[in-house]
Amino acid sequence: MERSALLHRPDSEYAYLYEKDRFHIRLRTKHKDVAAVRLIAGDPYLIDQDKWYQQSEAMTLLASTEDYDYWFIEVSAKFRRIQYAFHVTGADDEEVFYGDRGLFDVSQAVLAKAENYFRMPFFHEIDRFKSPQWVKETVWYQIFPERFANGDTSNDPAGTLPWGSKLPGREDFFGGDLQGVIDHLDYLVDLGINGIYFCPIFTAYSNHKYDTIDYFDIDPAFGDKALFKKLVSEAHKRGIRIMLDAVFNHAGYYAPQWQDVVEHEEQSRYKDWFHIHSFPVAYGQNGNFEGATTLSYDTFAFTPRMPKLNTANPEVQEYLLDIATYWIKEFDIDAWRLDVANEVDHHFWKQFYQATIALKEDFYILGEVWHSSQSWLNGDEFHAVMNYAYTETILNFFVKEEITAKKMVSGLNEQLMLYRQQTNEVMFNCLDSHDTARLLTVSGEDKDVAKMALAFTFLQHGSPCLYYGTEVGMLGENDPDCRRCMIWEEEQQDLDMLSFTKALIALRKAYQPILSYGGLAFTHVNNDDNYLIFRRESPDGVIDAYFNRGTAGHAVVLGYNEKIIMSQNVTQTGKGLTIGEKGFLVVAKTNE
Ligand code: ARE
Ligand code: CA
Repeated sequence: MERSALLHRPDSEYAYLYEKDRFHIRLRTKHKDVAAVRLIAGDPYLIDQDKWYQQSEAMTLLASTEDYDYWFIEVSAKFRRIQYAFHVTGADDEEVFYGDRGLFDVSQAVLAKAENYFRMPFFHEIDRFKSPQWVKETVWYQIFPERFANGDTSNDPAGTLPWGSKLPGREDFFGGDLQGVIDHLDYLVDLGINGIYFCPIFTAYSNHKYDTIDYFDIDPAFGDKALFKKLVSEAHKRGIRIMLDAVFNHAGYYAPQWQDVVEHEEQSRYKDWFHIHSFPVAYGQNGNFEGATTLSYDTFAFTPRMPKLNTANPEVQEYLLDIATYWIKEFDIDAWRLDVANEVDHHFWKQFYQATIALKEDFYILGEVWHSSQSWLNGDEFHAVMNYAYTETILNFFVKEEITAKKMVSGLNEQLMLYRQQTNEVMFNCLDSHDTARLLTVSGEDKDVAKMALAFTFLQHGSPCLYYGTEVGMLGENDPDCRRCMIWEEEQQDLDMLSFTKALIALRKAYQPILSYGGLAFTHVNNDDNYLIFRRESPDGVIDAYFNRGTAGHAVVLGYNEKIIMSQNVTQTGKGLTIGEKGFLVVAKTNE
């Protein structure tokens, strides 16, 4: 047995409270190296009295990657504390005791020694990672406000171009606003989404609004506070939740605090609100120009118009926490998406978590982090991240065909094993966004491929997000081309894509408990035919999914109690069903 591959870490994604008294334990072993794992567990203060170490419970194989197997068990504890260790039996029949003091040959002496056991000292509900229930039932829709709909031309900025009149350049304005969103709320209800993620809407300089000027006001090109209040109210009436974009890593160049520093330099009362290395900081002076690496102050990327805020400064913390709570208290928003979240300190995000959750205990905090995010997902900072690492894996297989089927499955399971189950249930899964090329473009405009990637994503753990326009077949290379004006003329909309998207959203909502909470087991994965079969299963039922990314057809015979809930490129033959190239089949097993 490969002893060095054994890994367990107490009080982490390997051992955590899932629900009030449902404690999850995982163990990592080398892939296919271990035949069985049994958990030895009991109360730390009863080990001598009860000799509980003389019995054990079998763990199940939860997920596998190319390198590791992950074993799992859920336990409860009468006195809400537990000591535990693992009795591991290798495929080579070697037996090992693995506990807090490392690895031992199994013996009564080892088993009876309390110090040898891992411990969860107490099941503290206040420490438990709590994920908001409503997010698990949400299908998100991302809106780039400047390009969704122009509902009010009276607020159009100077130079606003006719809607959709050209492919967007970095500096273009087309007049999108909040009235345009309000006018299309029923369109969104009809589509089936029940959560909107807005890119920034506060007063800012650019068309993307990530260079904030006033965090306490709505950009005049989008409307005003009264209109935003109406939008939230109208959305909530329709069961749609609202998530805003908190750009706290940096301010905009024209923010009054930064302008004060530009003007007064060392004498500015705001100079410690930023990370300044030398003066002057004025644009175009002292090495401060676009794209230079000589900036005299820290910024987002090398963008002089985005001076990085000093979030370790108590004055800045107070300012940002006021913003965070203001939009919850006064406008009843349901969630914040945190821009460049990984570049802001943990210390501030812990304050942010406390301040927002104090107002709404089911408030949702979503960090924009493009890589593994464990250090923000311990239950006292973010609930989830924009799961680009996860969805890239799906795109790399289905769309870019850069990785094998086995590599994709391995990648998905690797990602899932980074986080607690209740975190995975509220992860934000987007196949594209305002920062990437659009799915259909990346798919080479092959709709079958794009639909496979979407369907596969909607069948995974985590809440899916549709980037506006995906549902009508919009195209776009990366920023700024991925921010084209929404297509509203029906004759230019891809109505087939629209009906597919509606059906997919309806499927997600109809089977949400299985898709959020159910296990995930791949029963067929091989690289030569790129044909995948996986099962989602929970007490609520079973969904089987078949995805054929290869060229050969695959026959499927359904049982009497199996119902087809979605299919693509599937033909009915005498003997049963054949899944053709780029085909997929989703089947629900009814419980009767
Ligand atoms: C402009 C240009 C871009 C250029 C960028 C950087 O349009 O082509 O790359 O400048 O100089 C906003 C605007 C952008 C604008 C940017 C800077 O929306 O149009 O880009 O401001 O002026 C990384 C960060 C991630 C960040 C992306 C853009 O980790 O946080 O870069 N995303 C957020 C927002 C953006 C926003 C900003 C940050 C700034 O979502 O919309 O940009 O507030 C890899 C890396 C990631 C990288 C990702 C995308 O995957 O792993 O770290 O994200 O590529 O580049
Ligand atoms: Ca307008």
